[in-house]
Amino acid sequence: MTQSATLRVDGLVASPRSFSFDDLRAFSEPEQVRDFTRFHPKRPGDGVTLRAILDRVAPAAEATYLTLHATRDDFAASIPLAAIVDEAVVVFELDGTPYPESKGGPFRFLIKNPAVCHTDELDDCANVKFVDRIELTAGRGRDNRPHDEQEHEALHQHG
Ligand SMILES: Nc1nc2c(c(=O)[nH]1)N[C@H]1C(S)=C(S)[C@@H](COP(=O)(O)O)O[C@H]1N2
Ligand SMILES: [Mo]
Repeated sequence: MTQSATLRVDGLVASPRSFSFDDLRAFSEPEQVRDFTRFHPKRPGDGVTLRAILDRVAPAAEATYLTLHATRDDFAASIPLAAIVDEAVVVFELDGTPYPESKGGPFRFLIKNPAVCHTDELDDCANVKFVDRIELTAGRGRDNRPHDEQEHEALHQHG
């Protein structure tokens, strides 16, 4: 399953497409982000910049939000595009193999310097695991991140 997994990027873009592990691996060296532990010591893995992915789909001028969907557990976060474009990495690899599901793979969205949970649009809760679709929208899209400590607690009990 992991081998054929793809990340779909669609919505308000000129060229919607899906990326496989091999597609992301083929990005140029300056587009690769080697070893995410330099941003967060507890988050190992290698990825590509969000900007490198967006460059390949050509977002429309009307696109103002980026919505991250995880079908696996029906989680979504929607973030202002301008704020996130140079702050995020799509991690897809660990030690030369597909990013493990135990860490949120096969694709995990990671923000370089996230705010504490539910204190900002770019918070730790937006580090979406199992992300399989990135949708560009005009205005905020689907977002079911927890709003407070109680919701947060309930979410983490499930998994
Ligand atoms: N798919 C998915 N991604 C998710 C979540 C989730 O429930 N499902 N929880 C979010 C929240 S609330 C937080 S704080 C972080 C926790 O990441 P960690 O388990 O790697 O510390 O993942 C985020 N990404
Ligand atoms: Mo969170």
